[in-house]
Amino acid sequence: SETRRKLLELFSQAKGDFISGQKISEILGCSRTAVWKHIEDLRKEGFELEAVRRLGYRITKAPDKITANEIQFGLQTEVLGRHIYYEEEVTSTQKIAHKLAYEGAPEGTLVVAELQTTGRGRLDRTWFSPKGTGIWMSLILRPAIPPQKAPQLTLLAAVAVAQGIQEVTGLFPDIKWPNDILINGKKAVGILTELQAESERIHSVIIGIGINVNQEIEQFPEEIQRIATSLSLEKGEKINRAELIKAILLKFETLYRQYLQHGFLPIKLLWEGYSVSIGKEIIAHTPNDSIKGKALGITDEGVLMLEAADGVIHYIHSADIEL
Ligand code: BTX
Repeated sequence: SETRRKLLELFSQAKGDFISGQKISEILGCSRTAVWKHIEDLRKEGFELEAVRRLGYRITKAPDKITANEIQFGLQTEVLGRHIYYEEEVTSTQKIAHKLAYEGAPEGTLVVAELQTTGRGRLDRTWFSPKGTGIWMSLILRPAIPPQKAPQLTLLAAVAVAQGIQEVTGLFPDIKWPNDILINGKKAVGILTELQAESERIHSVIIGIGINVNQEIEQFPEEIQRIATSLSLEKGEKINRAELIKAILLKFETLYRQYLQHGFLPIKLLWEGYSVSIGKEIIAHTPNDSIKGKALGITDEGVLMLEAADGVIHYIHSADIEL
């Protein structure tokens, strides 16, 4: 309700300080008893509130929800996340985003879920997406760029996510070309870019982002426990998912504007600042081949340049990198 929204806004302006019951009732224009009832309702929804005589109330913890309301409350973007499609349980947010994009959903539409039953990685691999602990989301973009430039958007997305994580958690993420974000050497994020396009023209780009936020190690399946991590495991405390989504969307929008105006170069420079693979000996596993060599860098198109032992430079469009 409108009163609820105002009350939450008051608490958010107070930034963790107490607000007296008297003041709340004046601003909301309701009785002290009504204020008390609203506070009880907030508690039932998962907010933790402290009540101290003479001082009033303060919110000590907001519930970790990621519905459209939570994400849009305080969101500072103009386009990204202005339309949100939330469902508690989905097969894959990519699948839903494809359908919405096909039906004409506007640029910036975000699909987000608490749980994916068949989350997808690249090459038909599985992305493990358990309930309530991660961010499983897909963003619809409609850039006027040729299809072959779409991989640049994967790199752009990786920079946006890395910046968002850095801002909200203080952790320093590394990017492993093309689409993994690692914290202390373990995979915390996967990004999957898919297209709806004709030969010359993109209809939409669907950027799927999966972030392990609050999992404990035993919540990962055994086969990935050694390679995967969550932000809370690395940080040592739980992280509010809606805050992180908002931060990422804002970074993304800023980078995306830069990209559309000035091209890939500014993004490339930022990307290189996070990259762990450049300058190192790596092995690139492609579906048909494994190539060992030194990662020289990425081209202006976002393609990986790998110098093999015989001096031949390979241009790699898609692969899994072993460091
Ligand atoms: P990828 O192919 O690079 O990574 C998939 C591989 O990563 C798996 O084979 C497995 O080894 C490992 N893995 C699976 N789940 C996890 C996890 N939760 N954390 C760490 N490692 C894992 C990466 O593909 C792209 C993933 C995109 C996921 C998003 S979530 C929202 C959207 N919807 C959807 O279905 N996919 C995207």
